[in-house]
Amino acid sequence: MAKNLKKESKFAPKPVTIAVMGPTGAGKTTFINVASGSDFRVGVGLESCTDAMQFSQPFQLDNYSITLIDTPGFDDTSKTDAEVLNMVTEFFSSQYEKGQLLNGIIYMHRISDNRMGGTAVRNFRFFKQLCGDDFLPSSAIVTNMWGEIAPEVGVVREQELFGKDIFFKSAIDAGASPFRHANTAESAHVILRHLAGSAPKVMLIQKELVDEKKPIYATAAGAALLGEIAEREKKHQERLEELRKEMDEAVKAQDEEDMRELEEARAALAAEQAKLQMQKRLLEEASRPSAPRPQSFFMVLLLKLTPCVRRSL
Ligand SMILES: Nc1nc2c(ncn2[C@@H]2O[C@H](COP(=O)(O)OP(=O)(O)OP(=O)(O)O)[C@@H](O)[C@H]2O)c(=O)[nH]1
Ligand SMILES: [Mg+2]
Repeated sequence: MAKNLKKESKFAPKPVTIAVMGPTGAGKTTFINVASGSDFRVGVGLESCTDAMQFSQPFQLDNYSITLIDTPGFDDTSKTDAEVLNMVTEFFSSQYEKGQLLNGIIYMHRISDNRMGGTAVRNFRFFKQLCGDDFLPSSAIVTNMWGEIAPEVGVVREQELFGKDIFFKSAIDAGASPFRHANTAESAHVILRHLAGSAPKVMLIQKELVDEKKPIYATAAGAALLGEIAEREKKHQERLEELRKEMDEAVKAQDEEDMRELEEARAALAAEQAKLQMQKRLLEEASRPSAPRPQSFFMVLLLKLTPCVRRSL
C-alpha cells in the first residue's frame, strides 16, 4: 500500500510557481489568462488594471502543475511606485517565510512600443533588482504584440533590445532567455515549459528582507526608488526657485495673467512634492525593522487592550 502511494506521488504533477512582471499594459494578465484559462480582468483603456498580486488556478502542463502569479507594474496610474514596491516586497517576503519559492519569472515587453521609454526602463530595472542576477537564468524576457507592427520593424527592434546593454542584453548575458509570444496558449506553454524545469530559487529581495533583515530602503530596489525620489525632489526645488523669480517679475510688471499661470504651476509642483514626501514616508515607515506587519499590529493592539477591557468589566 505504502509502496503504491510512493509510486503515485512520484508521478504526481510537480508544483511549479512562475511570476509575471512588466510595465502596466504590457499584457501580463492576458498572458496568464491565455496560458492558464483564467478569467482575470484585463485593461481596456489607458488606466492600469491589475492593482494587487493574484494567483491563477493551478493548471497541468506535461507533468507540471503550474500556478502563475500576476503582479501590478510600476508607473501604475492608480498607485505610487512606493505603494507598488511595498505590496510586491511584502508579498514575496511572506511567500518566502511560508517556504514558497518561485521556479521562474517572466518579464513582458510590448514589441509594438516604438521607444524603450522611461516606464519600460524603470520597470525592467526594478525587475532585475527584485530578482537579482542569480535568478536571471530562471527568467524569460518575453516580447508580445507582434501582430501590431510590421514583422521587419519588429525584428530590427528586437535586435536592438536584445543587443544593447542599456536594454535587455546584460540580462540575456547573465542567463535570461528571450522569447516571442504569439498570444496563443501554445506559445505561452513553450515559455512555461522552458521555465518549469528550473529548481525553486530565492529572489534577491527575499534574501535582503528575510535573511539579512534589511529595511526596504536598504534593499537594491528600495534604495533605487529613494534615489529617484531624491532626484525628482531636487528638480522640483530648482523649478520652484525659477518660479519664485518669475513671480517676482510678474508682480513688478503687474501682469495678472502671468501671475495666475505661475501660481497654478507652483500649486501643481507643490502637490507633486507632497506626493513624493508621502512615498518617502511610506518606504521609511514600512522599513522600520520593529514595525509590525498589518495583521500583527491588530493582534498587538488587541493584546494591549485586553487587560483594560477585563478591568473595566
Ligand atoms: N494584440 C495584442 N494585444 C494584447 C496582447 N496582450 C495583451 N493585449 C492587450 O493589451 C491590453 C492590456 O493587457 P493586460 O493584460 O491588461 O495588461 P497588464 O500588463 O496586465 O496591465 P496592468 O494590469 O495594468 O499592469 C489589453 O487590451 C489586452 O487585450 C497581445 O499579445 N497582443
Ligand atoms: Mg494586469
